[in-house]
Amino acid sequence: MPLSELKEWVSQIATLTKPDQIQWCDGSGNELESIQALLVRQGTIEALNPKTRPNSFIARTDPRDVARVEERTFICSEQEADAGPTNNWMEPSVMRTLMRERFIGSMRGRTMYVIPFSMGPVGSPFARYGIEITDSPYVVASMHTMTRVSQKVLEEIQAGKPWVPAVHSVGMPLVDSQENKIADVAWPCNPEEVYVVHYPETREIWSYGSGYGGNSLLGKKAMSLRIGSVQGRDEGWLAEHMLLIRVTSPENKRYHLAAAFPSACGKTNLAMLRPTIPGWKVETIGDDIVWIAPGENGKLRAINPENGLFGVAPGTSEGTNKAAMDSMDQNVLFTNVATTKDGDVWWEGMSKEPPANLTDWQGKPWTKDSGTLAAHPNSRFCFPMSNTATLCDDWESPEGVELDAILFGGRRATNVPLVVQSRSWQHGVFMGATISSEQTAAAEGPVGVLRRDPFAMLPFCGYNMADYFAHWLSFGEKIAEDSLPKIFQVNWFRKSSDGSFLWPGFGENSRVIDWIISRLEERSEGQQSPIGLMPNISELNLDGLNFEEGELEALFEVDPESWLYEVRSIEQFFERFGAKLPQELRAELIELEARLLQEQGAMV
Ligand code: OXD
Ligand code: MN
Repeated sequence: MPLSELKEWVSQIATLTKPDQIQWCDGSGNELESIQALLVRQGTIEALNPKTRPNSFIARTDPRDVARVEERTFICSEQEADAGPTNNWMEPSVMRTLMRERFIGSMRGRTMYVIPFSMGPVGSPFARYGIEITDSPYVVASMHTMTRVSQKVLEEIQAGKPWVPAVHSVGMPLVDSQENKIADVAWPCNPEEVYVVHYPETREIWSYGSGYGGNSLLGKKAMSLRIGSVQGRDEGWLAEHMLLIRVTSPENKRYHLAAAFPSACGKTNLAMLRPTIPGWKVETIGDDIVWIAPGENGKLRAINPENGLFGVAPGTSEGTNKAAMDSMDQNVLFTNVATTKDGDVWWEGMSKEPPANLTDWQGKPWTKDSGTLAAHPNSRFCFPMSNTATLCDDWESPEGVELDAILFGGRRATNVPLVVQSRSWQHGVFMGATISSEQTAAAEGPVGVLRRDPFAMLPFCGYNMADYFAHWLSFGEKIAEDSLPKIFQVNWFRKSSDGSFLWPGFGENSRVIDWIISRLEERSEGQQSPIGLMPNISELNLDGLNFEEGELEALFEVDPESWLYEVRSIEQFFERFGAKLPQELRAELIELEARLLQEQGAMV
């Protein structure tokens, strides 16, 4: 598509939204600097102490605009059945009218920025291009970090490459209907009217009313996952909510692992894992999104399409994720964390004792007696991949890396063992389809409640999840089982009856990775259980760890009775998909139940 068509689209959006001016972004350092200066003048961000954290800033959002809003996220496919039971749907023509009404004049008094961006290295066969139009300079600054904003994208578009149009407005024009001027605020938004809308057939994104994270940085969840998953379905690849790492064993053998966990369940920690067992090395390729496609030899290859990290801050510390702390020396945009009197940042979990005289995420003085949290539980750090202390040097390889294993996990206090290998690709797809997790603060909603989050994609799959399961199964038909990555289920969060974690987690998770790789290398045999292959305890490197009597057994316990409840809960979840549910997954559930009943019988 020639650039003239792009320009025509931009001028149509300007006619609709009526900004004071239009600025085309080029992705340069100068541009970022001037946007940051503007944000400081407007009071949206504040510079941190340049001596301790050069070129770093803190943003405090409107307290009503702090997370992704799943109830306001829509997949407007032509047919409701194509959005499926797990997505909000509205008829596209109805939604278009509704959005049009909101976007009319929505940028009055503001600058409209046009951001050409690439997900994946420009020119890579994996790369997909987008143009985000936004009236939020905070979004421009964040897109600079999270994507590749570049003039080269315009060249690719000129050369005929497809691109995703993405329109965003904070929904707070600076002129009212009587033509009176409205004073701007530090964090403009319109929380009563948030809409994050996707039209899968036309590959369009429209987002209104929120300036926060995935609601407004449209290259991330909206394009790379929701629209990406639809492109993947149509073009034979997978867009996944995963981290991606390279693991090097003591024998210097390299493996690439991708892992799907729901939001705020430790993807960033695993992506930057520091192994506690000697000789192992983990390098970061990505921490949130992975695109997977068959390579020339038929094996699956993977890339991280993002250019930065937008991670949850609370809980991150020298102890839990030293590499993340080391990656935040400079060039970081923090959002909704607390600040210290010396112009630095703090959040719950960074240190045991909070420093004195903090300012909380809402800008109010805070002490530990305040009875509130200093940082919002979904507060974030945002920095370029190039900051990452554990960065893999060829993380930008245009062909991606060959994938050896895929891990699925969630936050489960009960039932789910530390690690289980699937019996086959099909059984692995069943494991992915039945991930469940206790809800966290990354999305609005009650924290701690258990929800099924298939492939950790519940909020991010842009089409009917049953068709998405079928798409995953189709790789098992197209690719020989031997050539496919092996699939494992992991759970770092199992608790004992007294409520304490049974497994130390963090760097110690390298011991689980060691076992996973021993399975890839066929160095260990494991033992069959009704739910899949588990390690023999002797196959795990547990040197230096202390477990109390019964703890290891509890970590791997598969209680047939509780698992039969799990079967019922999966059955109920599967019912939501009706006849569209692939029969292979129904068959896996029946077989699981039969194995559990057999085990239960054997135990009586
Ligand atoms: C994220 C999320 O921001 O999953 O990555 O919520
Ligand atoms: Mn995520």
